[in-house]
This record gives sequence, C-alpha cells and structure tokens, in this order.
Amino acid sequence: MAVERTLILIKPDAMRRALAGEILRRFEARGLELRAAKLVTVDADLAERHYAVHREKPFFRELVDFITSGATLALVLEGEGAIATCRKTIGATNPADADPGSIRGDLALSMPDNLVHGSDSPETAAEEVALWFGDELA
Ligand code: IDP
Ligand code: MG
Repeated sequence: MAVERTLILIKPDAMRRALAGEILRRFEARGLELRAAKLVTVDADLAERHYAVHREKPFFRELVDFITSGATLALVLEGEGAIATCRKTIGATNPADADPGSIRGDLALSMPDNLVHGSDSPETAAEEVALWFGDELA
C-alpha cells in the first residue's frame, strides 16, 4: 500500500474539551507520523473553502459557525494507507453510529460536535493539505 499524507483537523469542540493530546496520541499509536501541525483560528473564508462540498446542505451554516467558533489544531499525518486508516480511527461521521474504539465512538455524542476531520480520498487529501499548509510543507 502507498505511503499517503492526510489532513486531520482537531476541531474546536475537541480543543475546548482539552482532547488534542488524547486524539493525537491515538493517531501516533497507530504508527502515523506527524509531518506538520499548527493552531489556526479559522475564518469564514477558509471554513467555506474547506467545506465547499457541503455548501448546499441544510447544516452548512451551522458547520461554518462550528469550525470558526474557536481554535482548530491542523495536522498532516503520513503513513501507509494513512487516509483510510485515519478515517477508521476517527469513526463514522455521526458519533451515534461510530463504533466504540474509534475517536468519535469513544469521545463524542452528536453532530456537528464530532471532534475530528480527516480527508476522505487521495484527491481531497491533496487539496486539503494544499489549502491548509500550502508552501509550508515540502
Ligand atoms: P466527515 O467529517 O465524517 O467527513 P462529512 O459528511 O464530510 O463528514 O460532514 C462534515 C462535517 O459536517 C461533519 O464532520 C459534521 O461535523 C458536520 N455534519 C455532517 N452532517 C451533519 C448534520 O446532519 N448535522 C449537523 N452537522 C453535520
Ligand atoms: Mg468529509
């Protein structure tokens, strides 16, 4: 399997609950390597670009308000099959459906407060790493 990079966001609900360390620990424990990290206060422009695919959804405004509501810790993680493996470690989108053992299944209750974002395909991973880190990453 190919070595991949993926964008992970530890979202404002996780930061408010002081879960950044716990969440990063779970990714590191799986063997993923931290390639970049920064604390960002997301503005509406970045929020709308990051979640552009959801622009027409009824929850779009709530989602933008949520991701701009406080600090977000943005990470680039690298490893074999990192994109799919991170999604499994994160768990199903709705915490109510997330398996115990996953981040959302252990630590979250309902949407939109599901703690973490992870890129969902090689194409979106490339776009999202560029959007969040641009030239900062070799
Ligand atoms: P993902 O984060 O698992 O990839 P997406 O479907 O891409 O899930 O949705 C992006 C984010 O939008 C979710 O992580 C969640 O925070 C929020 N969200 C998704 N569906 C709903 C909803 O029905 N109501 C409120 N928020 C939602
Ligand atoms: Mg998504």
